[in-house]
Amino acid sequence: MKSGFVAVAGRPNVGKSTLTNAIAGGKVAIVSDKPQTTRHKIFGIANGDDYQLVLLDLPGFQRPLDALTERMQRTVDTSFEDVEGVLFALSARERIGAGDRYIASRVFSLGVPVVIALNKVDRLKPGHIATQMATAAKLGPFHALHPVSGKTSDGIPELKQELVSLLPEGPPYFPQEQRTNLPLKLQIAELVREKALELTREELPHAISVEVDELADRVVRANVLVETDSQKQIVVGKGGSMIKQIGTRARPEIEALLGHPVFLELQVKVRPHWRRDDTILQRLGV
Ligand SMILES: Nc1nc2c(ncn2[C@@H]2O[C@H](COP(=O)(O)OP(=O)(O)OP(=O)(O)O)[C@@H](O)[C@H]2O)c(=O)[nH]1
Ligand SMILES: [Mg+2]
Repeated sequence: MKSGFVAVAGRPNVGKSTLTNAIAGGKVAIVSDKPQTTRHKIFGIANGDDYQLVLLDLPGFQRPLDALTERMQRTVDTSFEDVEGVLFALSARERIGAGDRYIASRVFSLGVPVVIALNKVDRLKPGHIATQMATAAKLGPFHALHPVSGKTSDGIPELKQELVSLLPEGPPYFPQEQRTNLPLKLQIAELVREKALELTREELPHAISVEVDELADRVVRANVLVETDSQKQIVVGKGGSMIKQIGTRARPEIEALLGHPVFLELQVKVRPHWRRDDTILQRLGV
């Protein structure tokens, strides 16, 4: 039996969570087109007959702006200890530049194999993919480089094999049926936040947080936290239309997670400066 941990590093929005889900074979991390979606360290556990690969999906590397992003970056910084390798994710759809080189300087100095995933190659011309691969190859002494698409799963089985090959002999760390480390309440809060991210724009997504207040037999009560009254107005929407839509989109996924129907009650609350408030952040599990 082979087992071990591999950290997923990369700039915000390159598709780290999408890759984690694709490799774990199920949704463990929420995904959005807004940067800084992932705020926690999330385990994506892939089980095979003779291996257990635990991916650590992480927030993107960033310059901290407040207590929230500071905690997120700390999560990243402390997650590279005791990993068997790093999955370094890049987006083939963007210029590979200074941000990627900064991360490269960090991950290539860890002393573990670095596997580069050049993500988002779906619908790109082969010539463009080849150019991006050549640029990616200059980032450092990589162990392997895989052009993949987390979205279509193109190249994912090969990438997964590559990561499994890095693992030493060892016992499984988690039960076979477990796919992630996040407590149930947090998983539910994340699903609600994902839908809020889908439906809001500009600065608002970053101002939103979700906490599950009550998880009873058939009832889930959650608070959607924002920072100002005007943000609250937007998230509530005309006659409650926006918050209703968030609930409508989140409920089926929560029911799939719990395995039974639930009544989902969402309340929008103003918590000024929650992003700078360590007590609130701790409660949110960040
Ligand atoms: N076309 C395409 N889009 C992708 C692919 N992988 C991810 N995306 C999109 O890229 C966006 C970001 O994906 P995430 O998985 O949330 O990215 P992330 O790196 O985890 O982002 P943060 O958590 O914010 O750092 C989403 O809109 C995804 O749908 C891919 O292979 N192809
Ligand atoms: Mg993410």
